Amino acid sequence: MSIESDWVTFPPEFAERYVRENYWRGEPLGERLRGWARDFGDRTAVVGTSSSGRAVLTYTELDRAADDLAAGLQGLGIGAGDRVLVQLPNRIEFVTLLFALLRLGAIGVLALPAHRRVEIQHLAELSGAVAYAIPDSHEGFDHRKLAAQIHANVPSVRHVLVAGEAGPFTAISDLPVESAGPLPPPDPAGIAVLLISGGTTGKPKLIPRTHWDYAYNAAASAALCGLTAADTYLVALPAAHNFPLACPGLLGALGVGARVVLCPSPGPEAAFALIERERVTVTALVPALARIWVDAADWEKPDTSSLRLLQVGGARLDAQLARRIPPVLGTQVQQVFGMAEGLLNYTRLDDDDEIAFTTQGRALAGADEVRIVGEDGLDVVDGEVGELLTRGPYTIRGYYRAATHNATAFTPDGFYRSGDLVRRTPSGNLVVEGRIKDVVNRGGENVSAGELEEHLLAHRAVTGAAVIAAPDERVGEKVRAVVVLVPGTALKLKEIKAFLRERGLAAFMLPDLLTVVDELPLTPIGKIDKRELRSRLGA
Ligand code: OOB
Repeated sequence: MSIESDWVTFPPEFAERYVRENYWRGEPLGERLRGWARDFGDRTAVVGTSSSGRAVLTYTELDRAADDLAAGLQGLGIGAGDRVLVQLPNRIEFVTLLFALLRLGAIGVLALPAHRRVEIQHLAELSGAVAYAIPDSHEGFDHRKLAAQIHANVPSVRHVLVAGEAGPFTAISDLPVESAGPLPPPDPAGIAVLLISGGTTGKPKLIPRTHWDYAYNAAASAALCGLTAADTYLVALPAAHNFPLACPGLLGALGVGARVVLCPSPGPEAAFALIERERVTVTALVPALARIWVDAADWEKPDTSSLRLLQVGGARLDAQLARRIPPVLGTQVQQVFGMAEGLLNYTRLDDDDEIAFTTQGRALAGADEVRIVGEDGLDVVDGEVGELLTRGPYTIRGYYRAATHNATAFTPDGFYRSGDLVRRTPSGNLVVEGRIKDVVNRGGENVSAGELEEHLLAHRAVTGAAVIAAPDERVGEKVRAVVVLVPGTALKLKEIKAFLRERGLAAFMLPDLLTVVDELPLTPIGKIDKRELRSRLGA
């Protein structure tokens, strides 16, 4: 394995195989947009808001906008290999800036709009970003104030680029467009973007995705979802996240000539209005949002008749919720079990309902290697639960600038240790059973948080559930169930225990404590944030 100074490249025998087998092919991502503009010219590429209000760009216009912005960035001295921290919500500038950077061979570090000072400063320092791109303000938060702190604290950050009112900084729309002439395209085997790891423990890590691997990720996902130029894809989750960006997301949609609609916030009001107006056919959500959409749609009966595919992933999708989606939203459901590090599992469009509702699908690529191993590192018997390890044409071999962590996060032969506990069903699909350390150890007995959460969610009054440990002198850890209830209902520990016993749960699995909360804290993408929950509850 060769470790170039900052990142771990694929070993040559694997790189050769992925090229030979046509996983890695073609131009770097920024150049592909030129081909799409040739093929789809006057068709609409992106619909969204920008600093000048609602905007619609054709493929030709997007192509030109990317060139203009690339020229502007070049004028600031930003070029190949430079890292640019991008924290833009779902608006046109996210798309133009992404392609401008890809063309320059500059590397976008794709932060989420909900990240704040601690994460942003860490990401800026770790990446050595030369510039930081922000909206003026978003969802009531003035990003220019945060940017002023980052600018003052992180010496590498020379420029703050603003979508909207720039204040003391530089407006993206004011950058001059004189170009220093055409640039040599970047190496397609080099880093295209740095994604942010979605872990709920420790500081976020940077995930180097190459032009070739990411182009495959998006194009193969688009093919699997049957995406064509007739589709309209709604970016409802933050565009900087792998799922709406490339699974197939906005990149997959643009690659087939589809229309991309940017939704500024993922709540049902804005999304339903856009689905209706733009006749959206495909979108992607995390389960927490899927629940909010389904509950809202049950009530409001929006016109979602154009929708043909709702992808749900990022966290465990409860089977009961999955079953409600088709009748309420009038669309097929697809489960997606993916990770920014690479591997994507999808249920297929022709899978039967049972598979689509109760499994998290199977790997995208024929060359994806998936192992399920026990604590001894050996493969478990088929059907047993173990940790998922993976290697393949679009899975990283190491995080960026993280040699120490990489030594344990990957096996010596290059498998990524996902930390996810999964089993394979007889149909060949994976079921996610939990996370490796997401257990409560009560006096030596391990209670799986994921398993108990699923049982809690089966109760009619429970709409959200998280199981965490509560420190205890006698048994070490007690099992604390934290639940969100249907408004107007109540639940006692005694009742939930009786309900769980009735479902056949072993006595050792039953919660010791029940805490009812109004809402569970979520990570920037919408997964339950247990670290935050523990600190809120003083556990
Ligand atoms: C997606 O990516 P990340 O990097 O934010 O998070 C990855 C982790 C996985 O390792 C797993 O623990 C969890 O999120 N996860 C799921 C899941 N999908 C992801 N857990 C249970 N069921 C699922 N369906 O979350 C992501 C990336 C691309 C596509 C979709 C999701």
